[in-house]
Amino acid sequence: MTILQFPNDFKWGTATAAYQIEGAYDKDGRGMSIWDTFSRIPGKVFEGDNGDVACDSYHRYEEDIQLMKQLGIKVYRFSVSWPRIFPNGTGEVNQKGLEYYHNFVDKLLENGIEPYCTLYHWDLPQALQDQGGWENRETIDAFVNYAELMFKEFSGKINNWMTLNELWCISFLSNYLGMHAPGKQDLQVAVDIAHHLLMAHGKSVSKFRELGLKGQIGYAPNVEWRTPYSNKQEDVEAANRARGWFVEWFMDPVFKGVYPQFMVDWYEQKGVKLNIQPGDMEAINQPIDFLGINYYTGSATKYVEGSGLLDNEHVDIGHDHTDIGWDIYPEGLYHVLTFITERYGQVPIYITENGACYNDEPKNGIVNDDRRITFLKKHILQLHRCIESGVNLKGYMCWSMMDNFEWAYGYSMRFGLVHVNYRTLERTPKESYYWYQKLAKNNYLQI
Ligand code: JSK
Repeated sequence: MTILQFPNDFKWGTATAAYQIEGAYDKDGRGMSIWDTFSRIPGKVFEGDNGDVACDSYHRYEEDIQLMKQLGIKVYRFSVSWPRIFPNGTGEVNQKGLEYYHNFVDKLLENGIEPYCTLYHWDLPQALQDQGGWENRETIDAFVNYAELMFKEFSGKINNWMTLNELWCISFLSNYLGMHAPGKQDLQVAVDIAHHLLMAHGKSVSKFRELGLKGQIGYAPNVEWRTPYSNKQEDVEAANRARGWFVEWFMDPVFKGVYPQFMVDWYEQKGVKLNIQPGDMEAINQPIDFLGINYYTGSATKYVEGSGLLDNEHVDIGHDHTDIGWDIYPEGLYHVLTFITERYGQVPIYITENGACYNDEPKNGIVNDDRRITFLKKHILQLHRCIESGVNLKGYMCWSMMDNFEWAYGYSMRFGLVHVNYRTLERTPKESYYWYQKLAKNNYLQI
């Protein structure tokens, strides 16, 4: 039996997001978001599921926080619903929305749980989408206005801020692949949106600094790791492009103030123009206090001329898969975190999302999700490897605290440590919840 001890200040937590758990989509003044719209378009979401009710955490957050307290986590990552604060994106503030998040954060603090707040987790106010959404540069300042209000309103209560969640999903998954809201399929639009997101991130970091507030600020890109299928140069370059699509595109501008030239060249030969205005890269290149990393999967990649955006294809090299079909590739987490540390230095890193989809159901009140325990054990082992290798790793937030609305998959895919019965909304801690409870208490991994 081997004991892998984590640093004394390492923070174990869990993560969720507003649209995926809150429900109460039309309650207490909340405005419509692009996901309320998108989920109502036939065919976009599995079985026409939507976030109207979700886990009803808007009304049940006290019960949920008791489950977090019993779990023994130190931190909880949640997101704020922008349209609950600004129903029209800008202008009049919805006081009932602020009241909800004050009550929620106060309850977290009362129970000794540190809030980690994501300002934007995909639920753009529909009113802003009607004016072009993230394609429109004006949305950048609308976001900074929203961020400034939240910074001031929760100063002293929330000391850990993330601007944006998974910029790749907001830009490429949602506007090039068309799989998430608003469902566009235009590479130029996706690249423009990626730039506007980075601008929104950088300008809100500057606003946070200007206000001189206590606490720390970062963002939470999602990354995947792609190993070359062979050592052939064409496969190595194909894997680099797959990595650059997720990692360098969204991190080089923040940490280096420039886009990665090999990806700029690749997009330009696809007919894309980078619409960068004077001062933009300086606005993006603002020092951050921590980097959130969301990691789920990776695979081998090989060069296939003309295949997709990057002339590459995923190669199954015998990885097992979770119930959502993603490769299980724990070593990819080690590779991507060591790559990031080598490229950007010792920036403090939190794993702001990692977890597995397994759709186990309760039997006699027990949810035997041993496969999730195995997944978590293998990935957390890699984190210990990272720490031993000099990665400045500060914490881990398991995705997710509870089963919830998994976007285009609706409620068909379950990532939670806690099972949710979507008919009765009953919560049932899974076996992985108890495994994670022990890990958080002991602060070591037994293998
Ligand atoms: C889980 C990534 C935030 C939180 C969780 C989905 C995701 C994804 C989902 C990539 C993807 C689809 C599909 C098509 C084509 C090429 C959520 N994270 N989550 N994180 N990432 N892909 N190449 N990789 O619900 O809300 O791509 O892929």
